[in-house]
Amino acid sequence: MNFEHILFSIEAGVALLSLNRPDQLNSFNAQMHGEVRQALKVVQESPDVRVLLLTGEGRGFCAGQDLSDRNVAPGSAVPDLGQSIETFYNPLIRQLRDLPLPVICAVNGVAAGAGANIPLACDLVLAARSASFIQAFCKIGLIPDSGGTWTLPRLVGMARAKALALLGNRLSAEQAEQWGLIYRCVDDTELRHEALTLARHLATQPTYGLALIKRSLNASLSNTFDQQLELERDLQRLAGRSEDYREGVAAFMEKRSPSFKGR
Ligand code: T3D
Repeated sequence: MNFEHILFSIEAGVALLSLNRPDQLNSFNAQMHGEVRQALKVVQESPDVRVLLLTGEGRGFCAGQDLSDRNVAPGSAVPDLGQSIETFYNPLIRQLRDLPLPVICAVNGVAAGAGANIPLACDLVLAARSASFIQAFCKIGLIPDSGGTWTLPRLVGMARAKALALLGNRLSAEQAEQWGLIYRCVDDTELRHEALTLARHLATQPTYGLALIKRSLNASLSNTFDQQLELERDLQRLAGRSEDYREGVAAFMEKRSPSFKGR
């Protein structure tokens, strides 16, 4: 596959997708959306892929929508941003959230606008110490999209979510970790290594079961307690039918390391 605006590779069960328009801080234009969509389709359809790692090239992770793609000259037609959200951003967020495998995001630099919320649709977010998160939407008269109005209050509470969204101030990676917005902040030079180590480790684990864990935790955010108990019953039933469950128990009993296949 030939991509211009992303780098994409698969190795040892790990799909690595890196946004690659560094001069524009990896902001999204239609072509980059198309390329990411194609790559995610491969991830979804390939049985060899057991973990996805998303990151960015250069000094930024992603600055959201490429604003130079928007014609706001006086007299120009009113843009339909709802159409853009429907066509590009919502499918991307749904795809990341629904992928039946762990998705790691390594935020290598500034993450602004949609670029700040895309990581929050992933399962484990690591960030370089120099990275930052900016809900930049309010500075240009927009509202947080890419799921931000849903994820932010759930992750950091309404008071902080409102401050982030209404003020658009820069949140450092360290503060993001302290607030529970992300999993972990690491030294810049360690980010790629740490993220790949985590991805490679997860790729050897019972990833079918991990996908069910992801599904159940995601569902818990909107389920009642009783609905969640029922979901746990149903998903445990599926987990119990997997080869990995048998292998995990057998390896434990035989006092050996398990060899999981992700099914
Ligand atoms: O339209 C729709 O489809 C609706 C959906 C919207 C989703 C959204 O994401 S809306 C929000 C869009 N994003 C922003 O508003 C963020 C804009 N960028 C910034 O505020 C700043 O660039 C940053 C705070 C992210 C970083 O600041 P700084 O000082 O480190 O870098 P810089 O100098 O501003 O940017 C470096 C270059 O990247 C610069 O280009 P140049 O001058 O070197 O040729 C800058 O223009 C370019 N760049 C940064 N962000 C964008 C961008 N180019 C196009 N679009 C961008 N979003």
